[in-house]
Amino acid sequence: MATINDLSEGEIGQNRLVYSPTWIEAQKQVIQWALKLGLTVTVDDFGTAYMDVPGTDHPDQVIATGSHIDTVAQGGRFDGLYGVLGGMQAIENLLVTEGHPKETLRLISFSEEEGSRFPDTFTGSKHYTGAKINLAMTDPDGIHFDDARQTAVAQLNLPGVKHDLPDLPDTFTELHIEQGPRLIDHQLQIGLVTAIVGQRRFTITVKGIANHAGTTPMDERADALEMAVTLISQLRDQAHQLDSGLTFTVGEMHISPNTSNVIPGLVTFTIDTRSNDEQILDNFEQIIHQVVAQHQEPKITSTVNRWAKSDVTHLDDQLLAANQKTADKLGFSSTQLASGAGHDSQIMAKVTRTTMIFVPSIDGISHAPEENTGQVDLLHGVELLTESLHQQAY
Ligand code: HGY
Ligand code: MN
Ligand code: MN
Ligand code: MN
Repeated sequence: MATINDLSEGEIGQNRLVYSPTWIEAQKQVIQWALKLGLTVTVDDFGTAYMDVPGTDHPDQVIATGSHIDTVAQGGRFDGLYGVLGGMQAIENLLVTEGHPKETLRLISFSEEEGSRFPDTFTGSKHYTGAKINLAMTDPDGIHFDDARQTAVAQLNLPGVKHDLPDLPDTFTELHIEQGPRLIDHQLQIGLVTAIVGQRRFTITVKGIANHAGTTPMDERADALEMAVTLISQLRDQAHQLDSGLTFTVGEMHISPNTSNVIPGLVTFTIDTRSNDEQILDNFEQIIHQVVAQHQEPKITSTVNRWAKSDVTHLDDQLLAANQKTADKLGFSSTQLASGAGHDSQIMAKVTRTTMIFVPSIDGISHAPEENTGQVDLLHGVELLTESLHQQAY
């Protein structure tokens, strides 16, 4: 059976950005393993793979599991991929021990979740659930999403693979690493997810005037980077003052012309804000607009563009309660917790009963090459998922 290491690029960070060569290789490999396992494989227009074991009695009743195959830049080996390969392992376990299910079992490898290459998030699960995606959006190199998508999907037309968009499932369970410190700090084996944080992502564009670093007097500059630094520090202070559990992150910045002896004329930077409370996200979005408006100058203008918004999402109570009972029966130490990371489950929860199972992240690290989870913990998550799918589909 496939292991995480089979798809990991050694110890360096993972760079499976959607539709990149490493993404194509990984999604192809997942499809090939599924075909070898005897699953039927369907790929949709966005490159998401749906791998089914048709139900013997109720094939139109679909019990699904899965996660996303893409990573952030310099990401870890487990975020997303663990839910895909762990789901495949759970289905293989059931085929070996229980034979064919009464209801269809579906493993989903979503094309893109991170929003790390193009300015939108969850495009795989959004496409599956009928949301509109801006196909004309471009990545930092000016490549269009639609061109990258078509080129990559064409390479997934392996023998035996159908091209279609399947119906939605009756339940969806996502197996995922916690990506935070709570389980590991409290020596707990399993996390059962009650809700998923809401998030909003923005790009702030600061337009100044590029000029000579040596000949331009200090009081005659329109330095876009100096203004960006002012905006970031003021917004960080406001986020701290709110003291409301809001997370505020500036993760990406582009400086133009990015040359040591030129005053920056143009700077863009991203803001990622998260909270379990929509009102706090609303309030802070207003603060972003206020702070930017207060810092407009004749020669330096700044604009705000919100390009991603996902709502605080409550997950299914019954599925969680069933998984709690199973975790207790299997003797796992567990807790119920809200997720500080976003997940495809918050998109799937809009259309079907959805739940998540977490396993611990060593040192709480994620979105970095050091992301790691112990082998035993990985197997505990698969064991609980196997039993959860067994209860639903057999
Ligand atoms: O950014 C997140 O929270 C998730 O890992 N995509
Ligand atoms: Mn993830
Ligand atoms: Mn992630
Ligand atoms: Mn509830």
